[in-house]
Amino acid sequence: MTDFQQRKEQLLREHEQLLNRQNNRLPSENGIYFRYEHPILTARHIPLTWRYDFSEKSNPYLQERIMMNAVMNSGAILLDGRYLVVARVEGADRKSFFAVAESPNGVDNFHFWDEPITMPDGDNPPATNVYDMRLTKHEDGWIYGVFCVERHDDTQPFNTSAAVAAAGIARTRDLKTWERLPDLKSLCQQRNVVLHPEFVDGKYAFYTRPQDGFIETGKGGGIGWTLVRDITHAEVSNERIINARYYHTIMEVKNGEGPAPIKTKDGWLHLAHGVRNTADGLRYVLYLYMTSLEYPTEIIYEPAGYFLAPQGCEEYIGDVMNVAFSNGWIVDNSQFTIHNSQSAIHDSERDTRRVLIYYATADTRMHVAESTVDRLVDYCKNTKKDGLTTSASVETIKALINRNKGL
Ligand code: BGC
Ligand code: BMA
Repeated sequence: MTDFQQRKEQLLREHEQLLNRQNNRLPSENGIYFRYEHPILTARHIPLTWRYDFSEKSNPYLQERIMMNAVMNSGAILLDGRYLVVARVEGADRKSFFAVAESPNGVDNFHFWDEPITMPDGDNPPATNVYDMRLTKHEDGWIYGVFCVERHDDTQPFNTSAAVAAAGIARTRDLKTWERLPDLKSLCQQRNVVLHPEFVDGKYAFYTRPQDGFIETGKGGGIGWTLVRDITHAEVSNERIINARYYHTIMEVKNGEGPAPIKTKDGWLHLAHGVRNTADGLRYVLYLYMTSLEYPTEIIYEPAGYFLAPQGCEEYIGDVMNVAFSNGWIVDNSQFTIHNSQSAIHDSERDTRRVLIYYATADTRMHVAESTVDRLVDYCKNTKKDGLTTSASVETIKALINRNKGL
């Protein structure tokens, strides 16, 4: 066997081992969700045929001909019993593209489909980069992918970093063939735009995130909402902020909707990210909030602080440090079980549907965390709202201490 053949076999073997590695659920530290032992997708999970030329003649050193940088910010969907994520894959050339990875159980054995998604180019000029797709199974029967499209800002020809962000829209039935619709028209830049799964007043509803500049949200006050009559010519109008950011909170600088919300009997359950600035750059954490079923723009629960932040070296370290980001989750009718669990509440009263939360850390890799609808709703209902001052926080802590007296 030549060196080439030996190395090829070793590469194939190691790749298979990585893809088939079992992922174990870790004990929960907060009772709200369970992390898993390993990331579910990394750059090393990307198929070898996307990276290597396996001809000994044209690639005698068996070099990676296309290097890959990261797998992150993935949309997610349960489709015909299959757990699918539409990952943001980023090459060493900094271009990201979308690719579907499939798992039999949602927590391990994720395998990329044979080829990345061929997303038709939309408006002219075509986007330079696309990323962070939110998948929505809409009641109109389509699966929509809404994602960020980024172009250079040609009004500043000498500034090579000047960019414009907008929302691209595409739809599909199978995640294989995509029909591209015109980008969402908006007077300002937009990132983190998400389609609500149901019609509201007979219209499509979008969560938006207006921003004055490419990075700075400026006057854009938080997560917005707009109704659109025709999704094939979607345009933001009467945009209103439904989840505002505040001084000295986890979302002082920016916030943005994560995946499309989950419908529960108590309201729409939302996962979002909040950003604050530090001496070390921006810190991205995840938080939850809930809106009313009857009036989906009305917030009914808004727990203070973050729900998930990067933890330990594995989550903190990477391309963009101190970032947890999520744009995908799956509600699964298979029930969540904990060994020997004895609960004070009867199972019949609980919505024990499993929720798989897909989150990326440090713009580098994908993880999964597991919870149930009931646990997440319980967290939202029973975590106090941010009192916005130190003394309000101390009063909340003292009230809990008092309740615990004698218990
Ligand atoms: C990057 C995104 C990032 C955005 C704002 C883009 O160029 O690809 O990951 O969120 O800039 O910093
Ligand atoms: C953003 C997002 C993500 C990314 C994050 C941190 O603005 O849209 O793409 O994870 O920045 O770099």
